[in-house]
Amino acid sequence: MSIIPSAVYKRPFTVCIEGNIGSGKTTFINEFKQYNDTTVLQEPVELWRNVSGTNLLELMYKDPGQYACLFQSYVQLTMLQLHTIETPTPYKIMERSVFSARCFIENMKRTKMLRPVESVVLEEWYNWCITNVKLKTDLIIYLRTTPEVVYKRMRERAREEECSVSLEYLQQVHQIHDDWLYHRTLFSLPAPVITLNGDKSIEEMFAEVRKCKEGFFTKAD
Ligand code: DCP
Repeated sequence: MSIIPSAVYKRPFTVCIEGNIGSGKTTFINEFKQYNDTTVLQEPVELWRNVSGTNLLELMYKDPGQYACLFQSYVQLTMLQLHTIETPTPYKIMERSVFSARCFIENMKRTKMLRPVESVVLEEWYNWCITNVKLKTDLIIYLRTTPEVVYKRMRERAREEECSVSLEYLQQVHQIHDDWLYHRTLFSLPAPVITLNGDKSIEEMFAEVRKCKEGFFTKAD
């Protein structure tokens, strides 16, 4: 029996679920809530929608010139908070990460939603954090999707803030995720990657969840 009380798993086996907007990350991660040994950390979208009463996600889409940098800066902070939180279980599963926040920054830089100096500041923050903060990640699960499929899902779920998000935007975000996690030609990888077909139905994804839990999760420290 372990002499370490369960409340101090400082180094749980940490898995990040990545993929485009609408790729099914929330559905996938929610399935892990049935396992008592796993802490599920959802992406803090609700925090982004209510920063002391201000909907920063909405402002970012409505006026990117003014708010994209501020929004990404807040995303970085809230993701770092999730990376560093102490969890009471040997497994921790996170929706997205500070690593994939970089995909959005890269896209916003390329499409000039961010001024060059803004992307430099965000990238310097990012580089400082990955060097100085303990962000150890053990596994990335990439829900790889087709932009047309996620566009349809996004329109169907009709999140108000996303009404202006175009297929072209999803194609750009897809390409950057794909270059990073699938082709592996962009940014370094913080952990091994398992790629799953995120175009599949919910039922098929649930089968994938079980396979991941049984096959790929290994022991925490
Ligand atoms: N977002 C962003 N920049 C980030 C992270 C997210 O602009 N660094 C935006 C994109 C979406 C919203 O925040 O409009 C939430 O995006 P996610 O892809 O993270 O979450 P979803 O809810 O779309 O995931 P899924 O549908 O896969 O569950």
